[in-house]
Amino acid sequence: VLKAVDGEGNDSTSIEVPHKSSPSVGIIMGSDSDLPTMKDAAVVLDDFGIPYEISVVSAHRTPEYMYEYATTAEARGINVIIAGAGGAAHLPGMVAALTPLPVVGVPVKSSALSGNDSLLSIVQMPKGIPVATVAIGNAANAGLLAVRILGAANPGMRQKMARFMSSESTMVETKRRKLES
Ligand code: RP5
Repeated sequence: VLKAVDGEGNDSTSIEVPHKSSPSVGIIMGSDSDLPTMKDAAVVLDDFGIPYEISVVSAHRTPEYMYEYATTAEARGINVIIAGAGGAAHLPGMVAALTPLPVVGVPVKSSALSGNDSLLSIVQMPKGIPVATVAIGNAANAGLLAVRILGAANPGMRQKMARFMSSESTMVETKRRKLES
């Protein structure tokens, strides 16, 4: 179980970390305080039946561990890394600089600048090292993007994505019909 602790030391969010032998996606975040945001990526991967690992990896507090995590991810069978961080959010870019795997960055909403700092830190990667950046706080979309990346070489996964998209359409159609009736 990965737990986030609030200012008073109490558990605020916790997530059952799956013990799957060969995780395909690595979800990492700069702090346990990012977990309430980042858990949405895990929910999506669970829905699509994709094995993942989830961990706290801080670029500035645990730089050696970040190096180890990023440089061993490929050999451990990880195909996509989802990295969330807030403030001067260098984790996704640093990890992308250490691995050839695709990295999806999640700008976590910060208290000082509402996540605009996180967004610009992650999206403004200089040419050569890309980080696919989702909207502030939108870890669910990071999960969905990871599914699409995996789907590029996996027709079954593409089919699941198509089914998900059509269920989204049905939901909106139902709401529209209700509204118009
Ligand atoms: C970043 O600083 C983390 O990604 C988090 O969003 C932010 C605040 O971290 P804590 O002070 O809550 O640990 O490294």
